[in-house]
Amino acid sequence: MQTVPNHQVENLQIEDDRTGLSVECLKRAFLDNLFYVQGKFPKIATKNDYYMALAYTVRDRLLQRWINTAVIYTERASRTVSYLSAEFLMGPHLGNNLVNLGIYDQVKQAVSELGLDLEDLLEQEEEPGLGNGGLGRLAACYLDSMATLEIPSLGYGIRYEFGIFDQDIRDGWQVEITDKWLHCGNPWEIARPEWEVYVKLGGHTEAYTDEHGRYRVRWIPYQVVKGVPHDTPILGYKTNTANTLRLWTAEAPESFDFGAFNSGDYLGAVQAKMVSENLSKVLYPNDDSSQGKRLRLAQQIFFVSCSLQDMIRIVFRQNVPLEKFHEKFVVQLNDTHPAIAVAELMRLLIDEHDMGWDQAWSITQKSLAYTNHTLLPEALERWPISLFRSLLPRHLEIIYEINYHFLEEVKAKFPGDSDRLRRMSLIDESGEKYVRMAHLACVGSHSINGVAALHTKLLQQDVLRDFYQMYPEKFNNKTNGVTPRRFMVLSNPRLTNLISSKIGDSWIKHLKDLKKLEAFVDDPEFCHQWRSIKSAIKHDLVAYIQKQNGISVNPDSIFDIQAKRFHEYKRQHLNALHIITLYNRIKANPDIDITPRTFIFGGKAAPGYYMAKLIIKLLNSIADVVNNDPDVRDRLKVVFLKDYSVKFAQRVYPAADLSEQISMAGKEASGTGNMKFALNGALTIGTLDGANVEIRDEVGAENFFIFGLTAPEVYALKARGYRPLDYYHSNRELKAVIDRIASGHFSHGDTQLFKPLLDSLLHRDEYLLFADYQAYIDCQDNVSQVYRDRDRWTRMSILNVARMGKFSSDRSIRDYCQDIWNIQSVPIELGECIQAKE
Ligand code: B1H
Repeated sequence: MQTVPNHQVENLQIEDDRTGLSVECLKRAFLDNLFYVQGKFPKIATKNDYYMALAYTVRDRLLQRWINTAVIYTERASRTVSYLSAEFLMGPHLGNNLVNLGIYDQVKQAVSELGLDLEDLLEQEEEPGLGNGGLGRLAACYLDSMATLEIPSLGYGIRYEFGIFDQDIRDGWQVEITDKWLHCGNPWEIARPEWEVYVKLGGHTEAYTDEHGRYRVRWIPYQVVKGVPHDTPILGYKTNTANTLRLWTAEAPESFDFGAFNSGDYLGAVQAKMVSENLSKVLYPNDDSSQGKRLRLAQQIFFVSCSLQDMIRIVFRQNVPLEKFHEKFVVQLNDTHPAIAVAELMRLLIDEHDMGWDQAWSITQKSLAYTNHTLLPEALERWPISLFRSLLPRHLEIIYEINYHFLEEVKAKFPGDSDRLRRMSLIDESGEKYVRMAHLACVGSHSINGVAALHTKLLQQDVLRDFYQMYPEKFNNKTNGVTPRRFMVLSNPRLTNLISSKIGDSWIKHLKDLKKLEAFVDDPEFCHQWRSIKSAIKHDLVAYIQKQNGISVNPDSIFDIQAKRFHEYKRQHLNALHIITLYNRIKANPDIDITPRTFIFGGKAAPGYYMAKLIIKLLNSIADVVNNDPDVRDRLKVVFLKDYSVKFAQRVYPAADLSEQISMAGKEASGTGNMKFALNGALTIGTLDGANVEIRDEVGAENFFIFGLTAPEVYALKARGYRPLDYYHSNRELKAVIDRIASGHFSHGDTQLFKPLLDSLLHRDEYLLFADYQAYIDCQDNVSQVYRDRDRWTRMSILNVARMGKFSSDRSIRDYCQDIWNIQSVPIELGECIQAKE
């Protein structure tokens, strides 16, 4: 960016209507944008026109902060975090920006004086669903926290034209529909074609000797793709800092069209253009698994190369010598999806910027840091060598060389241990050869972190044990967190206001201050208010469910919610076993006294994940039967809410009484939904997995419903030889549940429909549902008992919220800053010349 010299800026008049925050000013600006940007007048304006006019009004206010931030970062050449992620699950921008600007109420008033309803306009926004689940949402929470903590940062990723698919449910099955988040335009981004970069793909390499007689390699690519950055401002909460999310779109370079024009191959040129544009076309919809597709690897090198080249451009523009790249930038790799950065940074430094190997390697290691997010073997990325070579021939050479040096190091530290060399090599040679991306990330980074205490421990003991023994100093834990701005202030204004009326609003930036709520836990008036708010929110969800699903729900029942991606390890089907257990009890004894419950599910399954889709079908089938069985008499309801998204999550978390976090211990790296539920006053039923362990430690075991095998018990049971059939035969209620499904009771007599699921449970049960079944049912029975004592439940709910301080993403980011990034905040003052005039 070209900065405008100060003396010129002093004379520049920035219109009041672009920066002012008063209701009057906002109204004027809104109408102005409707007219001049959207090209409409009130009589013919659609709701979407109004949304766009409001979005531009807010964007103008962001721009002032954004430009000031950029000016200061550029002038000071501030040390910057570069967060590389294949996913950013941002959620709707408008509401969040209103909260962070501190103008929610003013805007609400302004639009209402114009005869409009703010909530209505907020509903219009198509959220950018550029992520699958927890990993992408974590990246978004971290951007919010970095801006709030005034940490210079850039988020780098891909501007997918199609984000995560929209989910419809037809006849109980998930149906995927393409997401068209861009079809009405995106008012939050600004394209920066002047900073385009080029990425090479395919082809071959050639060795040559340069003018100094040095051995060099030249890469002659088969294809070149252009990356165009699209920037979105990320405003901090009540600060002037507005950082940047920079997402890359793939385009064909003009030269392609030109060449084809000359040769007359017009269709060929268009074909090439389409191939290039494919790179940023669609998000891979897998959560916690890797498919090994060529296009996916192409996406990874595309956004990594664009981002590293962009950083090098910034280094040069700020007159930082390239040898100090690692002083200007620290690059955090969000899982292995950007791990190709290790080889790409080496290639850029050596091949494109004439640096020697040792110096390039030192800079690379000092710059990069790696976060691991999974313990699932199927999620560890590896690329067949043949595929890798055909797309990235130069990177493969570099990886071989890194591997050579690395294995020498291993030999020196562990002489004579050839098995260890085989295990640790960057290349898996046990069968077909693969590049192991997690190993590449470990070797090329100075820091390796897990995302919850238990997860980090399991990485050290198991998945990355050899690397822990080799480089113990690189390993550290950074427990995940969530932003209280989006997941409390924006999504739960009623609870936010009650809390702030008692303890002030410092907790929004310092979540630990919620502790002060403990002083009110014995105040009957406060407890009463707490309960009425939860009840009012539940009533709202009841209305929504009535409208969406046509199911009438009892608002006094326990709202028992499991909302997350569908995966066998997360065990939504264990929850189903509980529902059927209660159903069976009612069928056996229709007058049985059961605490009424509403079971609510939300979440998507990967389109190719058959078992997960069958579990969705099972839940919908159970819903059909249970909701319509007269014996049940409104004591149980099952609701599947389709098309779970960030927008939707914001509606669901505040309404929960009970949060289901029931993964098999040792499988869920952290979980972050668990934090969002608890922060909104839900109690958790959960296993000792991921961050559940730390949540329970914080809120107190007496305020948490824990059950099931621990991670070591899981390993021990599997090592002994686990036989699910034994549980089936020895547990009467479990057997009755399985038999009920097998009988076709939930499938109109079809005994085949759920057979694959039942067979998998009876004969393998990889995730130990049967082993945990009784403990889960007992724990749920206890939940039902406790819920009947409403005062006790309310007290537990308040204590959960009061003790959630640790789980703010602000805390996570502070830990990253201190232990990995070595970076300080840079406060932004609004320059006088472009300061808001009220
Ligand atoms: C998490 C993923 C993930 N871990 C592969 N791994 C993907 C893996 O498209 N892919 O190929 C996409 C996503 N996602 C989640 O990260 C963990 O399961 C959660 O436990 C954790 O809370 C979250 C954030 O750390």
